Amino acid sequence: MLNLRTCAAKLRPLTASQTVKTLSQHRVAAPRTFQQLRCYSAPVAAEPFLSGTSSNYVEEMYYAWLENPKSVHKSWDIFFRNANAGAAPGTAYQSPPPLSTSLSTLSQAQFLVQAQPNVDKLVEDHLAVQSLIRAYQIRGHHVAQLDPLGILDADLDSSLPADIVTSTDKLDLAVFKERLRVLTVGGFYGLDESDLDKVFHLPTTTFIGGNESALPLREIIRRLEMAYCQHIGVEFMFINDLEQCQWIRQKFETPGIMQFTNEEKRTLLARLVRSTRFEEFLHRKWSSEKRFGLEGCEVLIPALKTIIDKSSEKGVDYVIMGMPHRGRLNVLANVIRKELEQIFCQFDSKLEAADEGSGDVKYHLGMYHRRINRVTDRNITLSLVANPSHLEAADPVVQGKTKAEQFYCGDTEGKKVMSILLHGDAAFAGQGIVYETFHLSDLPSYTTHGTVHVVVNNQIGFTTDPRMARSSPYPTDVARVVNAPIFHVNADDPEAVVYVCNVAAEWRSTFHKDVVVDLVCYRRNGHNEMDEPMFTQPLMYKQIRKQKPVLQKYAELLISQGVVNQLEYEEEIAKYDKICEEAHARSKDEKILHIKHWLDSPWPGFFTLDGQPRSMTCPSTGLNEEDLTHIGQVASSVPVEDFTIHGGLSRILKTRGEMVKNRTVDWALAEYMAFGSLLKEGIHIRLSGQDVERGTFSHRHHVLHDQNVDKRICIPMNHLWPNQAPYTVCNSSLSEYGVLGFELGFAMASPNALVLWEAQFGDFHNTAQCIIDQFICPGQAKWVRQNGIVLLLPHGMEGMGPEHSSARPERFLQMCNDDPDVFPKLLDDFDVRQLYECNWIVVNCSTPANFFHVLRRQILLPFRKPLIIFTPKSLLRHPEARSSFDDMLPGTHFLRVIPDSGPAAQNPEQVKRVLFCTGKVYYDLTRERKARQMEADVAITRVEQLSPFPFDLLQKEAQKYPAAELVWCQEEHKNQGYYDYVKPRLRTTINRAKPVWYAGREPAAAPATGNKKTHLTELQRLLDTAFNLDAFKDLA
Ligand SMILES: Cc1ncc(C[n+]2csc(CCOP(=O)(O)OP(=O)(O)O)c2C)c(N)n1
Ligand SMILES: [Mg+2]
Repeated sequence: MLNLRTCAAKLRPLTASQTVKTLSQHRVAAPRTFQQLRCYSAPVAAEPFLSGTSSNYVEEMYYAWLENPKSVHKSWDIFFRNANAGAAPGTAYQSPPPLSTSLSTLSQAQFLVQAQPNVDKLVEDHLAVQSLIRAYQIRGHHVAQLDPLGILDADLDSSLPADIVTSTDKLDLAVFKERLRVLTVGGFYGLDESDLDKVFHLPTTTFIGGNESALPLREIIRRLEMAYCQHIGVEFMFINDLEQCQWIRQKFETPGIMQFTNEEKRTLLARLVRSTRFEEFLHRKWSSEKRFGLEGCEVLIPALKTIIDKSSEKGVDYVIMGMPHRGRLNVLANVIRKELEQIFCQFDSKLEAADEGSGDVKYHLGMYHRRINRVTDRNITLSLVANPSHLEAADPVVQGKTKAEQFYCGDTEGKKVMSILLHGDAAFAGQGIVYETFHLSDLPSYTTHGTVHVVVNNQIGFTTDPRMARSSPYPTDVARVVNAPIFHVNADDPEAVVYVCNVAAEWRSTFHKDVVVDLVCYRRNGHNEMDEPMFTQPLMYKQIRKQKPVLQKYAELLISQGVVNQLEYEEEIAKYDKICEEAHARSKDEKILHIKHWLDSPWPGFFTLDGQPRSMTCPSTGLNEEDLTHIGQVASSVPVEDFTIHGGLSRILKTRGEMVKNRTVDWALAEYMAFGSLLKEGIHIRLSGQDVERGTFSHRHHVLHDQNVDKRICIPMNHLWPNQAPYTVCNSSLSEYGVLGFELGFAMASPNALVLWEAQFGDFHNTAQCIIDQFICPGQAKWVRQNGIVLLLPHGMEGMGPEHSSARPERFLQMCNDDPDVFPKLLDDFDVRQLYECNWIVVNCSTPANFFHVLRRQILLPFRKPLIIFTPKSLLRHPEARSSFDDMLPGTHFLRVIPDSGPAAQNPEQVKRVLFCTGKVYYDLTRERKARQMEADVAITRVEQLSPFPFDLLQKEAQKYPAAELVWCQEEHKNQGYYDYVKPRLRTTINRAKPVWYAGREPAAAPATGNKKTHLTELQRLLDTAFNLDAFKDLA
């Protein structure tokens, strides 16, 4: 083993520094071409009878013998045994055994017995070589020279895999010797130096042979080192699919596969020029501005362009991208091709904004651009999704948007539309949303049929060393869970980068699965251009200061190869600098900042040309009786033949049918009516979340399962009308952050779809808080982008304990943008205008009909706003929580407030108290009022739309009961629920003429008690307060 390793050191290919003097960094690429060799072992070659065509014959015999020694004549068998056992040249040949049994037969038999140990050795050696090949395929990337600085280990591990024969400068001498001693004693492969020139048959699981099926060990090792231990580290052997593994091996092992034409090299150089000079230009003009520059990973631009070119060549015409701060401006300029003046003018702080938007354009706003791909001459649309600071949060959003774009163009296999996600190394390893997004990648209703992930692995996160930031060897290990191949590549080797990017794009178009390109690079400056990196990374930055920029290195290489000359190179630079200068001059003419030019998802036709809604009215959301009946009938039937449903479900459908006959709906049926009617109007509906198909509370049953046939399902909603829009209902993975982000992205693509995400219980939305806080609540304000996503959040104090009670209405209400202290002007269409101005709509419906209307209104509005609905649990089956068809007919609409309609409303002057409430508590209050016979004394007003606050209607309500005390009643604890939101607004509504009292649970840390009895006691106490007309006397 020792000998073999020493030899392997001699075997290492010439380094580029030996061939190209100008590339003088530590570990540099070897030449990538191979001589096609036809070799067999030296002793064999020395036999006198081997000449001319006979050698071909012998070679064939030899390979046949390697496969199966019995398949050749005994004489050949003996010859090859002898040769492989090390017989001296000319002595391996034994004449064929004579036919008769004689002395010579005896000696032959003796020889065979003697030769037996050599057969064992031969087999062992072949197995050893196979193991060696496999070791390189599995662990070669640990040895690959990935760090351009030559000082760090990309896998955070300085040790070498024990089963790879390689020489390296990774280890110091003492460690190296000790390691070899251990290996030699263990006799790892049982091979030694004398085996190096023996020819070994190659297994079918390697392509290093090219056209050869056998190679000398020396050449095998050399080729394995070339394929796996240079500037590319390929991680793929965990993939459970042989065809995919073979595909990758072929791409990296085939000798001479990594060839570039001079034209390709020049294109690569030109792209590097743009990438590098763009950052330099920004630095020259705005030296004190943060820009999160790309220096140290300039190769990202050619990398992305390669992926896009190759994908375009394979038929993709729409690429949706998501990326963080690093290099974003460069990507906008040189990949998306945003006009440079539009970028440069963002640096002008004096520009006035033309429209809303927080103006944080430079690193957060999105972009949409359609152009011709120059390489393929095909149209391509590129969209960069706006993103918040929250790293990786845009990942699922990009995927959702991609899925939607695929859906709308009928691209069921991802052949036309694809996504590219960019990541930082620290964020990719650290953020759980990356994992959640990966888990969506292969689910039927969420797959985008393969994403190309590109990691800008600058081996640092802000000031944190990766050794303190992750426990996995690479930042990319998360991708292994979905069997995505991972291509690590030294970013200072542009050709290697372009090669892996081509392979990644081909992988995606071949297998339609995710793939990762890990650009191992460095960050030339601090985290931003103002930061001092030497405070925290002194040694790394000493090395970085010495590091020649990749453009310079590559230019020198191409000049030395005669691909370009110095003058051409300088002209390329001058040409791009001029483009920048001219754009900069033009950018000074820009007087106004148009943030709407930075939309990632325009909705052509939905708004006027000025981007305004086409009207400020909302038509009636009612529906004609026939449609209600028809939808109801389909909802209570099984619209396909020979389909056996569960007996319990038959009963549920039967009850539904009876409701339809009685012209009533419960919650589930109201939802059916809303969805079914919108489908008729061509609105696509997508309902996604955990267990939404049946419904957590077993009330929905949108997917029927044949009890006798596995996977046979029926979705009656898709059997409603001849030309209806499709209905998608999908149980999701158990993720809130990922799935809500995904649906938000889906809703982004088109205004003509109702996209709903349902939380299993409302409180689970907080694991998706980032999507709510960063996208849904402020999305329009930050990025001028509207979104009509609907959140269904089961909520209600049902005595189920603290974990399943509260969807945290207080949080949503706290983030509403309506002013609690200002009574708004009541103009025409106040209700619609108010909706237009709000950041989101928050409702808690108390009747199925109102739920039906609010869902329909969401689509019939002339603009889009997120809609948060607190949905009930016990009301799903509450006998009183039913609505008549009459409340859903044409002319009816969503009731923002439901006034009292009983005795109190008939004699409002007599009313002593108005209880304002929302949601399910209404039913507790009416029951209690009835029990206490206080219907004439106490009015109960339901606030169905909490935000925007129905100032106009509540003003009327308050005025209607002039003598009444006003009380807000809620079942939630006082520091939770709606009280803090409603109280100041109600006070504003009545011009602070009266107090607004509180009847409800006391403040608490948890949303609810875990004790059923305490729950009931608390409920009774709040009802007592609500109906005790003296309750607030002493406080007045
Ligand atoms: C969720 C989240 N947490 C923290 C931050 C603050 N932050 C901004 S950049 C950064 C380091 C990112 O490192 P990496 O992902 O390696 O990207 P790089 O800046 O090195 O390109 C951090 C921690 C953030 N933006 N988002
Ligand atoms: Mg980093």
